[in-house]
Amino acid sequence: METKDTKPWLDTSDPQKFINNTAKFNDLMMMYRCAIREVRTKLEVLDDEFSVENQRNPISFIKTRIKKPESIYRKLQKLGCTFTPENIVEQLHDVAGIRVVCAFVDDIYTIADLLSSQDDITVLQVKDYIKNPKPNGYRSYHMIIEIPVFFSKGKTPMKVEIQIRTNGMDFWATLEHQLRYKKGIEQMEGYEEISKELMQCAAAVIEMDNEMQNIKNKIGKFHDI
Ligand code: 0O2
Repeated sequence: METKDTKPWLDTSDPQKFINNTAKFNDLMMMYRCAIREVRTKLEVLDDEFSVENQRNPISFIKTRIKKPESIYRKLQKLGCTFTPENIVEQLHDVAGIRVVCAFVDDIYTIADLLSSQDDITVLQVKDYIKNPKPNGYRSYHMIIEIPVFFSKGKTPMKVEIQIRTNGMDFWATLEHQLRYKKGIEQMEGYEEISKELMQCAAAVIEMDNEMQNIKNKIGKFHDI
């Protein structure tokens, strides 16, 4: 990939340069969208195969997103980096994001293992917030992977962040995201109480996930599921 320009993209003193940089940014986002498509197909293949063999789908649904330009800009600023193609590619690992929502906790590890073992995928980082939940109750299995994507200009390794969680974990995280995550409400009156209540909700979800997993294990002794 051509990423030699080290000058910030947001320099508007030269309009033609600004237009060219915008085109470069759009090109880079297109590459991330293609990387998402590659990983999504891999996940759908695994789900399809599993459903034929076990008569059920380990994946409930898949959501994808490309990080918004303002979020990319803000994150680079936070890291003390300028808004350049090299910095986006080298410093950010979550421009392309895929969320995989699974039926049972063990499905998460099955999907993660099957994906990691594919020989064109390199796992760069794993954060297991299921075995080690965040102090606020957040649970999810995070992976940063690199996958080669074949463009007309050649093969390019692209980074993708994958979050794998159960329906329960997704339910909690989605609502917590709307209510609190990065909302800067820590100083508000009653915040401690709200934190406690969110923790209680997280605990209820853990209990439900574990119970459903136990039921599955019991049935699994007699039937392939
Ligand atoms: P958004 O709005 O979802 O895109 P980093 O990604 O490097 O800045 P960190 O903490 O090293 O931050 O990465 P981590 O822990 O792997 O978390 C990244 C993503 O996980 C977040 O993306 C969220 O989507 C999700 N996440 C992490 N912690 C929480 C949490 O406490 N609550 C909820 N609801 N989601 C969480 P972004 O880019 O921060 O946010």
